Amino acid sequence: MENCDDGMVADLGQRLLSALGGNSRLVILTHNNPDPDAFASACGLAAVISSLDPECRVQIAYGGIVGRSENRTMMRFLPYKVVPFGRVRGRDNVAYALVDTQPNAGNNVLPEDKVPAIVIDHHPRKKTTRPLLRSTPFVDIRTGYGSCTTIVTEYMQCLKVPISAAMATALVYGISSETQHLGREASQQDRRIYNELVPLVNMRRLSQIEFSRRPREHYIHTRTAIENAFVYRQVIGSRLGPIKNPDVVAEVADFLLLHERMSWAIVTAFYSGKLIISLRAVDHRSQAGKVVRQLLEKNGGTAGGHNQVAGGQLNCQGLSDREISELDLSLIIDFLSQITGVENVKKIKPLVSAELNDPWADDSE
Ligand SMILES: [Mn+2]
Repeated sequence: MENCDDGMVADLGQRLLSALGGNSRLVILTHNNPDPDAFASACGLAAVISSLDPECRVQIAYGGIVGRSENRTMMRFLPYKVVPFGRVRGRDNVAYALVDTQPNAGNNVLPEDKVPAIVIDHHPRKKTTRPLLRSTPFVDIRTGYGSCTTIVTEYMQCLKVPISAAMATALVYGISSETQHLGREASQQDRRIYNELVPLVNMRRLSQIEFSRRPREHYIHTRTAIENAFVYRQVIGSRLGPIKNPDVVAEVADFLLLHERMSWAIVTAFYSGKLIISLRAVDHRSQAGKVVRQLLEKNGGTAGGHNQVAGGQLNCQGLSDREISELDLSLIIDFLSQITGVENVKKIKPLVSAELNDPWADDSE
């Protein structure tokens, strides 16, 4: 582990502490609508900072909502409390850390006038994130890592921060859900850390999280996803239309990609004034992050991701339903054309319905 060599350990602790710049509080922010990797990274960093400076008051906060059942269950068992950012009071003597996201990435609620003290992430830098990263005292971005949790766990090991059963359970679920049990985008480091953590895990809890009970809406969302699903050559997708829980988009993309013979999944939905897109690819060399950036950035959206997992959003303020619907469809067609090389995409087939559903046409939601 690179940070564990000789003087590097002392240096890591020192660099983290000095990044706080003498502030007595640290607010650790995840990306909006946090996932298990974001939660686990935040908890790991909280433990690291608390052990380096027991006087520092550490809080973990997020923007957006936690919608997915597994994530809600995970949240209940985390070793630290996590709260919506709106519940964090006071801005004095506060340093900010970002985990699993970057300043100006478009997916976090770091106040605009703030330079973070610490950024730990495994997503590639973007044009929008570079300027603030340059003035951030502590930046550790490792794009070769399958999960951000792995980076933070390496810190814990180097600095000999004790890992409780609850912490190990969170860390393991962070890595396994992000990498689909190490099968997707996992690096050698992810595998090593995962294997070292497993003996510490509360397996009953882990099982409770992974197989958590779902509310009725889950099945309603699933029905919409399937009814609206379409297939074009090796691409499967679904347009969900307006939704109340943004986590559904990624969940449906993972679900659809399980379809045999398909190599890409694209799912779109409309949430909180934005069109959200989630991409998934079977092949580990697919450059999904690049594809979604090309798709959205020319329309003024923000996007990012890895080879097999990517996503983004497009602000739709001021657009009518009809215009949003057209934008939604044109993004899908753009994507299909890009992936299949077909210039004039026609005859997109519904997956199971008699005809292709337009989620914007009915308001029976
Ligand atoms: Mn992540």
